[in-house]
Amino acid sequence: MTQLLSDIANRQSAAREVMARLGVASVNSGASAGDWIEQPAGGEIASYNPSDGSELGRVLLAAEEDYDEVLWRATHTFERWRLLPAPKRGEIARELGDELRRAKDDLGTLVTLETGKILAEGKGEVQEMIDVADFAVGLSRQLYGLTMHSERPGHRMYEQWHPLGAVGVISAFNFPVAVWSWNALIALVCGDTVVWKPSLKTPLTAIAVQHICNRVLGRHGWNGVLNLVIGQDDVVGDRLLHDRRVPLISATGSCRMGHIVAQAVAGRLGRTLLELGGNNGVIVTDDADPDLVVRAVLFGAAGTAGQRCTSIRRLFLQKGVAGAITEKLIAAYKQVRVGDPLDPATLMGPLIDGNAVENMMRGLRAIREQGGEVLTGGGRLNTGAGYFVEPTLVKAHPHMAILKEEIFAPILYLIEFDSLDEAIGWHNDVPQGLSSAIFTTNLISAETFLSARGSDCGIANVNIGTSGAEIGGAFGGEKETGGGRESGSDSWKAYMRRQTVTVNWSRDLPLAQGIKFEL
Ligand code: UN1
Repeated sequence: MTQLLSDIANRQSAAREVMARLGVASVNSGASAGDWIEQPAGGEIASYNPSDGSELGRVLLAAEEDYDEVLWRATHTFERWRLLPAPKRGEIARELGDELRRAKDDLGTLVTLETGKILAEGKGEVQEMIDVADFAVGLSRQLYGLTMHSERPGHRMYEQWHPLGAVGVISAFNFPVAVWSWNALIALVCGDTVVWKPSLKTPLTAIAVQHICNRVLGRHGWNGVLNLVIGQDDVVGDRLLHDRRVPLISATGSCRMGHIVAQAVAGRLGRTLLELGGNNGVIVTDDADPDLVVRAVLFGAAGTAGQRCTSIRRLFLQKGVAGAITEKLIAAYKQVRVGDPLDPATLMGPLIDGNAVENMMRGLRAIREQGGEVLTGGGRLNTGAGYFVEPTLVKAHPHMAILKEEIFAPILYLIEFDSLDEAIGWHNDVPQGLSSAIFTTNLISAETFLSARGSDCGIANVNIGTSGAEIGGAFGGEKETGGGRESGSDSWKAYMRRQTVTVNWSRDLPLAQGIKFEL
């Protein structure tokens, strides 16, 4: 017990040092438009460390008037920011990337303290921000439009892309900073300003990132380009969704939350970019390499304690390999070291909070009621006040109703199948459509999975798991995942408005479609 208490005390003083270096300790305001709002009036919350339940810090929340102040700054700054040449905006993205490189260890540690994900993943999340910053720098010189051949003589036709306005970014606890960067850094080079509403479970990482933004933008005399409002959903969230000054809301979260966001924003004919729940499946055919499968599944299903939207939830095993892979997985799951996410030996940290644990336990009860058999795991772990659970394998029947739900926890269903067509049918028979994968050494099976009658997801992989996507691709999914695409490829187009331009440089006025309209 004494050892445990002194461990906790040590951890807490280490946490305080990291937060002091990141400037989190010196600010208890949760609203900033370059300058921090000194006494926001929306009440106060605490941020907790899910590993031991201890309080990491307290944050003052934005009230409606604080939100309005930030929005005013964001919309007014937009009027000037949109006129700065995109490559100059890119220079700011590069400096943000440089600062993030310097802050990687501290910010990664803070991500771990606040989310409970292991340190390698906490730092990986910051690396993802750095990668996006680099991508955004290049993109700032590549916001290309097309040119078309006009059907009229002496006419030139092309399209150009203009900044959109003040963009709202709503982020989730599980990727508290990387997903913000996918949106914010792309929006920034596109010439938008950003208003960020982070999860109330991870306010400190948001404040730390905002400090970095303020420092970099402040050096260049900019205030109000990247903004933060930490507040309650029914105060700040609602206002943001209904605010006609905000042309685009990019939101990450559950499908339930996505329905609320989509309907509110559609009600004012605003745009949404939604990245919602996943229910990601992996198909393993008889010819797959079993060791590759086990390694990939372990990271994809138990990694981040199953709290990625891309986590593997359903594993379809062809009957010839099902037995062997199940055995290997059970053995591997029993060796997963669950515990302090700051300890380099740990593979799986805690769930985010007590509700998440309850939710997992409720899910397991339903699984058992529906005929699922827990092969290993299934329990809470008694590690003090932390929210630790066991990584869990479930033998499932393909038609269990619960298979259609996303349980945000390390539960993996194992389902046996005969033919690839049958597996693809079951795989696609869920409301969500984010990420998917097949493990096979057979070209025909791989290409079938990637074909129009294969996976119906936004992401489809061969011989790698469903999570851990690189930033260079467009990230997002179909069906109830919301249809949005963020980060790489041409996702930037969501943050700009397209303008089709026709210039008549002749001295005549020919009409399109050959129409004659003369006096
Ligand atoms: C999420 O869980 O919301 O592909 C994002 C991945 C990460 C991002 C996950 N790059 O798993």
